[in-house]
Amino acid sequence: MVITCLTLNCERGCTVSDTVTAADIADNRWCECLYHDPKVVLELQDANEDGYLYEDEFCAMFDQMTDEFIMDWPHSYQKNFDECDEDRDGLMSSAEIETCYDRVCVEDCSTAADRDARTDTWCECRTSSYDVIIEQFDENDDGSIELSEFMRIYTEDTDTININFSQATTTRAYFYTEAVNGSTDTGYCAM
Ligand SMILES: [Ca+2]
Ligand SMILES: [Ca+2]
Ligand SMILES: [Ca+2]
Repeated sequence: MVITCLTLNCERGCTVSDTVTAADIADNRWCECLYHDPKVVLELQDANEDGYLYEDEFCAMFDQMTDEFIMDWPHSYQKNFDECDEDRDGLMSSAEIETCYDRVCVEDCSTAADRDARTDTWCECRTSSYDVIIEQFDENDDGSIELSEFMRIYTEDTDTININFSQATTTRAYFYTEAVNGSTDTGYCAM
């Protein structure tokens, strides 16, 4: 019921209608609900974790003086990170990165239209492997990516992932360049 109620309120308060203008929606912090799963509200506000919002938990979303919505929505990088961190231990292990990289690459870049729609270079993921992430962003060299490392990959404003594929020096990419692109006379990787 909580989820249904939140969804109804999001639709009602944040859809242009006779009483709601596009400017109202832009000014209304609550209307970021359009971009978040309503479960996020429940997770953030359900202080005693019983799956319900009691009056005190509900009221904590609002300034008691002005009645303005004051809850902080989670940053999208946190949401994206959590989706990859399957065991929720706060680290993307190399196995989690590989799974997530492949999944998101397929989701974002499976059709030519998807690829054309993206202005960043993310869809080069199709010809590279997940280890470019570890190579470029694992600052403390522990083989996994923590949130602060992930934030360097991710641009929140545009919701894009920034990886410099051209700097990829993975074995696979290196071998490919050397052996297949004919950048050496021999056509194979010399020892
Ligand atoms: Ca509760
Ligand atoms: Ca993890
Ligand atoms: Ca690390």
